[in-house]
Amino acid sequence: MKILNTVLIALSLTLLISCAENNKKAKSETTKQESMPDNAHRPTPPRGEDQRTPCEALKEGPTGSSEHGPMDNADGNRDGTVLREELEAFMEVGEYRRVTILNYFDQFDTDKDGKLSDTEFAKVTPNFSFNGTDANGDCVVTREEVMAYANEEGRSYRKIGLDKFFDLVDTNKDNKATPEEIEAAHQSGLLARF
Ligand SMILES: [Ca+2]
Ligand SMILES: [Ca+2]
Ligand SMILES: [Ca+2]
Repeated sequence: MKILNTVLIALSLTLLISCAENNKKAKSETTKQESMPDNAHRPTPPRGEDQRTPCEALKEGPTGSSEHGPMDNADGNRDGTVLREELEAFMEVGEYRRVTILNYFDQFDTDKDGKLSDTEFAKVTPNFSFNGTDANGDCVVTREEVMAYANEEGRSYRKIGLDKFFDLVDTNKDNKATPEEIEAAHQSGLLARF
């Protein structure tokens, strides 16, 4: 009887210990999974807008800009010449391009404290309007940052708006910015290369 008892106790102990071990293992695996990034199990697609957090986009700005920046982006049919109509359509989907980025900031900084609170930022349309302005990467857009962004060399369209900028590029005033006119804008320092 005594021997049977001892065997039973020993068996129970072994069971208990193995349960505890299993628990520990399961827990450590959970921790390992939790500490892995969300996309660790997914294949990595090319890095694009949707791969970034809103804060990253706010700091880094647009991805995949081609050589002529906004002049490429406004060129709807990609034939190298930007028509006034194409520019209009481009400004329609991003009002900040027309009114200048600083004026746009002021429209949304309703309490005039020089920065966009989360509530203020939530009203910004399109939500990528200020991408690239958050120089210090704290995920808060300040008026100073927007001003510095607008003053970057060769980016005067941010300061004067794309409409006026187009007038400067379209030197013969035929409402078309041709590849030659765009190249001349690069040469004169009006438009930086991207
Ligand atoms: Ca504010
Ligand atoms: Ca900031
Ligand atoms: Ca022209």
